[in-house]
Amino acid sequence: MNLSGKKVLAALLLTGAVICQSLGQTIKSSVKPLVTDLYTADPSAHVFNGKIYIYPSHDIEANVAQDDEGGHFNMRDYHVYSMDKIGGKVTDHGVALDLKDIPWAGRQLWAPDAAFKNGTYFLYFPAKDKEDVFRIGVATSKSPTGPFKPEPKPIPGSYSIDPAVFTDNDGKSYMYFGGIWGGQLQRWHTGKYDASLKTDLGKGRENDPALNAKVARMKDNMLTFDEPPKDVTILDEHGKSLLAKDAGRRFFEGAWMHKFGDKYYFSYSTGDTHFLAYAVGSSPYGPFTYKGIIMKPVSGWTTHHSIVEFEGKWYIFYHDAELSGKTHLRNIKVRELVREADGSIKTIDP
Ligand code: FUB
Repeated sequence: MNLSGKKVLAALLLTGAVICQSLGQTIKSSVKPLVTDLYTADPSAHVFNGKIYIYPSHDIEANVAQDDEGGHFNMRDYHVYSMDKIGGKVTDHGVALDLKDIPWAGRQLWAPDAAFKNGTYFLYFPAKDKEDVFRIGVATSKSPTGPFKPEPKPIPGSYSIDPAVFTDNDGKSYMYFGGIWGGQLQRWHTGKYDASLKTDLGKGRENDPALNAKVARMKDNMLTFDEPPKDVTILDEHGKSLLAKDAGRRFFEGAWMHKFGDKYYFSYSTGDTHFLAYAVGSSPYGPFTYKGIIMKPVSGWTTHHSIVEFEGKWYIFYHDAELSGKTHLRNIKVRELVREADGSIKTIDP
């Protein structure tokens, strides 16, 4: 490379521009954190009134020892961010909801999501209740940036973590949720809470079907489920449920739903194997057939994302641990999501 080539490369890096190299199916590139004065993670992005709003977790150093249950993710509030365009200024709208104002919650405000219906914005969030059981709460506001007023109790029938609310073209909304290990989904396997199931289904169950995320249609008021949660089944290429031992493909946490054409794309984190993966189906309930990896592992243990369309292009919001080098102090990022002509998603190598 000659000197002017180097200058161009340096300028691109300085402005945080994406250096993209398409290697067959894989895109390799690096991007800058969107927020640098706070640690942020689990970004759920939405377009409301032509603007991008981001609803992330707010990571803090709470000096809690790292454990398999994620005790070190001890977050206490949420901030909402907005952007007029991708690459534009990121505005922090301050504290939108604080743990101390949620009557039922004990600790750990994990990955949130937001929705809009009938003039009201809804913030959905997981938190451990006073018995240390994860539930999903909802808070409302007339503004996308809050402040949000929490309902006095968690959503009846809710459990586990990582709510993601998707509204279909017919106006019906669905909540996808769940996360294994620290997210406690496995503890509800029999329908009753069993605190002895610490991580997965347990030894000797590796050939059982994998634990599934859950989905429930929301009532029109968006405050409660309209039906008992159902399993989000992910099938392999032979039409069989993924197995518990299939750690490279099975659901772990961080569900997201988007629709492209008439297909429903269910995407999620594989957790201990650190992939963002996706599966495609013909109904918001699935079943979904596993299709591949959206993003290879990022720095840090967790990986979590959202996918949104803005001005005719698709984007993936995600996090890594670039700024701190620590698993529980993360930073959110965004980059374009590229598809093949058949709708399949090109793998990103971050
Ligand atoms: O941020 C806490 C937890 O880490 C989230 O709920 C998971 O999805 C993982 O990102």
